[in-house]
Amino acid sequence: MSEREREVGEVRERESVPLLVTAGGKLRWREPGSGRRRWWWWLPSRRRIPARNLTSVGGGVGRWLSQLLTGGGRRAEGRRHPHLHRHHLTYKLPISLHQSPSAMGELDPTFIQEPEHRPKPAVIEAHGIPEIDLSPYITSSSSSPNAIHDLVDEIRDACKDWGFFQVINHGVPIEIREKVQSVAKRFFDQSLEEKKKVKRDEANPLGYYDTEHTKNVRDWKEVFDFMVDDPVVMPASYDDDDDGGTVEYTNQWPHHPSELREVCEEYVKEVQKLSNKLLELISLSLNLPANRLEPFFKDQTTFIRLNHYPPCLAPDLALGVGRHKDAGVLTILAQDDVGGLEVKRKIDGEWIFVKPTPNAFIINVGDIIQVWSNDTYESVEHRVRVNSTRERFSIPYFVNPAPYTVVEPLAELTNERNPARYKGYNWGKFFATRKLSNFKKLNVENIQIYHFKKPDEGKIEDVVTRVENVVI
Ligand SMILES: O=C(O)CCC(=O)C(=O)O
Repeated sequence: MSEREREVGEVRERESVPLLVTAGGKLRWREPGSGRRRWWWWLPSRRRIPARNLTSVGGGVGRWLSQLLTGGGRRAEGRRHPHLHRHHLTYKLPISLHQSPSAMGELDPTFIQEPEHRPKPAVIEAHGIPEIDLSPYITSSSSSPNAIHDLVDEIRDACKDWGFFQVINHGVPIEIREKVQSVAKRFFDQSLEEKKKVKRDEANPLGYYDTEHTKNVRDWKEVFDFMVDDPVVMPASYDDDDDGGTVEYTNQWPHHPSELREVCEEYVKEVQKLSNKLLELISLSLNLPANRLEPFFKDQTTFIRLNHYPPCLAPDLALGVGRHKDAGVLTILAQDDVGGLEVKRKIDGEWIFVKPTPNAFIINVGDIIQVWSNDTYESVEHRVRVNSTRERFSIPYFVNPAPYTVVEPLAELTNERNPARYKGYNWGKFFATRKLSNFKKLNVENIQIYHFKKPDEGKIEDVVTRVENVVI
């Protein structure tokens, strides 16, 4: 760890830090609280500070500096101002991840990815991710059997080739989605103190948090989670042999913004319909009756996450969400126009950027579909890159079965020649384990998941890779 990394300190959210800008190209400031000196080279790094986070510079030198720091003025670029000896700016920390050096281009080491997992500077856009028009099944009341047959074929190909696809004409009204996006922004715009009033804890993993780690590296994001069914009764213990009783997960709704709950519940109603239709289409694509999966969702553990990725001035080192697969059945993701989702392409392992399509949803199959389909479909790794100038919002809707579901290959999809490749596992225990592991490291975690795969099937290394990367 370098000297500068060790210097990283904590500052309260949205605290204003007076900066001294030196002619030599350094920003200096004192850490609020401890009073310790901090500094950052700004001229060489050319990093940009979002304009809205700079306030009150005033005067000629101030304007010049402001342009330089925000990248807003070409004239200022790369030049030193003749009168730049000492000047004070007030820099408002842009994020709620409460570390000042991040705002200055330094990153707390807990966010830093190993070199092989860092995002590449150039993005590869995903022209290949299929865009599927759902109108024959959803919005049109009189589609021909052929149109539905073609749609099912498209879904099958997308699930096999990518594990991901986008859907359009999905039936979810755009106004409802926009309302959630707007209220989510208002929620995350509040002070950390306000957001922490609905902070999740070990007993109840629903609500706000900003310290999620994926593969032991902290994600550059803050989230708000709530369940579709409320409350949900879950196993209290993750230990398979232990009947440790049950615990209730209950939604925690904030007082502000007061309409968050109502808007989110309205959104749920609409996306729930889409989710049912997608489950039917996936069943059909596996040559099963359309309603084959319905019974698994009587007491569903489906939950929704509001994701906020603040601008990050070291987007080359951190990720909004580290690489992972989704452990549930399906994910229905709404992303805004900023973009950041990257999918690992199956044919070559390349990370592909999913270009935002206005009003489309991105669908991916999760691990449970992989198990149910006995590996006909695979859950695919994905991750989120962040950027230095624009905050990003996304809303994944994680479709999950009832907690008492024993997840195992569906009987109709196995036979003597294609025997079940997985042992059954209890979804509720698995879900509880994952939620709890955000708080403490559980020694049994990997072993428990590892045993889902029957040991005589497949290569053992593949199994380890697959299960290690599962995240809820
Ligand atoms: O924000 C995104 O695009 C994806 C989010 C995601 O993968 C997750 O929350 O697990």
